[in-house]
Amino acid sequence: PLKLGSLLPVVASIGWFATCIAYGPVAYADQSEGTRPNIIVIMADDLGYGDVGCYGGTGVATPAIDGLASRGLRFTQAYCSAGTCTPSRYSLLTGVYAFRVPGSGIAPPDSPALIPAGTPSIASVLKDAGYHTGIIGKWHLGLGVKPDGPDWNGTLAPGPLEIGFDDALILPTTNDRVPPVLVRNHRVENLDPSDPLWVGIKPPSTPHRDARSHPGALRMTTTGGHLGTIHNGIGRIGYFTGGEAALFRDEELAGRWVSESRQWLNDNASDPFFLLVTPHSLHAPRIVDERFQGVTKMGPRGDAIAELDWTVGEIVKTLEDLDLIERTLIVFCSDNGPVLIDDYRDRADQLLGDHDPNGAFRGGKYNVYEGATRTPFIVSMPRTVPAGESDQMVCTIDLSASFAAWVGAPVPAGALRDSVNVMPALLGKADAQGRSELVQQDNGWGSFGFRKGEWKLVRCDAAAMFNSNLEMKRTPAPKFALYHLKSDPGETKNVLRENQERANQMKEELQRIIDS
Ligand code: NG6
Ligand code: CA
Repeated sequence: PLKLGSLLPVVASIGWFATCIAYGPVAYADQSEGTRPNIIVIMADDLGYGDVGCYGGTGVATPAIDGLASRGLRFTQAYCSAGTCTPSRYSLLTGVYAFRVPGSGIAPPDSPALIPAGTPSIASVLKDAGYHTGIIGKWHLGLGVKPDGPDWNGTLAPGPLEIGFDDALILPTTNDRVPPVLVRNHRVENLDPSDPLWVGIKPPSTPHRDARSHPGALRMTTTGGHLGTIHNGIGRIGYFTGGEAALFRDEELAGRWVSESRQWLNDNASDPFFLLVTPHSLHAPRIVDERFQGVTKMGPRGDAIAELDWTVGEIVKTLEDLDLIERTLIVFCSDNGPVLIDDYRDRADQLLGDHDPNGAFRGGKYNVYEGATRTPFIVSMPRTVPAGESDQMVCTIDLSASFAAWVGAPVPAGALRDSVNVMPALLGKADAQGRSELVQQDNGWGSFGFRKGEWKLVRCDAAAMFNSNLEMKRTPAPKFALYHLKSDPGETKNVLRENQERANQMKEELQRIIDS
């Protein structure tokens, strides 16, 4: 009997043609043969608006990212949806604002999966429409069931495979958290069962080399955090023992993202595919491959930007080699804005020169000023997406609904609820509109940015904002402030008093969205 599942690709193909008709002619090579576009999203870590050349970044050459921008569409008002990693990635994947989900702030090493198995996601809707789906890189959304969390020596589920990814090779937490291993599908890669991995938030009872007891073994000192187990000369968050054969060298991570992406693309070149590549760069500790050490005068942070650019370049080259470059939409974006000293003292603050990580904007990682979420965002697909610049407001949370609409993928009722179909804007269609409003959030600490047209309301329940000058300090902030972004992109002048009525309306509207 014919199952509904086997019909989905057919249904989706029809949807794809309908989409082409709706959006007008698409100069997409094999349209006549009914093949559908491939999609790759590359999401960098802690990359700020001003960190790459095509957004004004100085002191580090970024030819690959700049090349994407010169062949594609460079967005000037594009956002990620939170000031830290976990909530931002949560929204990218689920199309749901993370502030709706308690406990979606920065995930600890032993976090269970934050996205329950079976939750519709950017991957599952594309998979249901016949796409082959993969994720390569940082995950940081927890693994395993509540309340136990990850079973590091057993089956690590739920995780990416339970929300629609066919294949996963992930850094399960972050590069500054334990355990320093990679996970392929459901298992820690290269784990020797005779040397089991123990992971904890508290130190083990046996004598242990951690950053507190062995500070002399550290190659990068910290401002007070990352005092757990030392691995590769770096103190981490959390503790682990065992798993020797599975441990990665930080220097090799970028190379792994590249070799895995190459292999995956080669293996899946004949399918319509969706690949999410999430490099760990530039997240601290910034330890690049030896080839990139010292290539900039900005120290490890600059070198990590160079390494990220190389990563992007290798993926683009792979698509060119496979003759897929005109059949693959590439979106390049970041998970949150910049941070200089993220605890590890790597002199990122002293070596900046005239490099301005957040561009003209205020703030960065951890807050809700523009620098926290307005980040590089480039869409490239030669012959389909025109080269140029777009000032339409779009957000990484919109990618799921946009891609679903583009390829004609059915979206389950109620799923991707905060994701807006901005595909015409992503494709650079004439007169296409992006979002009219957007809620920005921090790590779930109670601050919100609410953009509506040219205006931005900043709500700060905690009376202070963290890292608003990229100095990792708490700065007092009023409960509400209003900025006119067009005339004051740096959010320097609070004009709430002069615009009481507008501010009140925006306060109410923001609350309505939060409560909805
Ligand atoms: C913080 C860490 C920081 C970084 C961040 C998460 C300390 C003092 N700071 O708690 O180094 O790991 O969490 O970053 O430990 S993110 O990009 O994954 O959200
Ligand atoms: Ca991040």
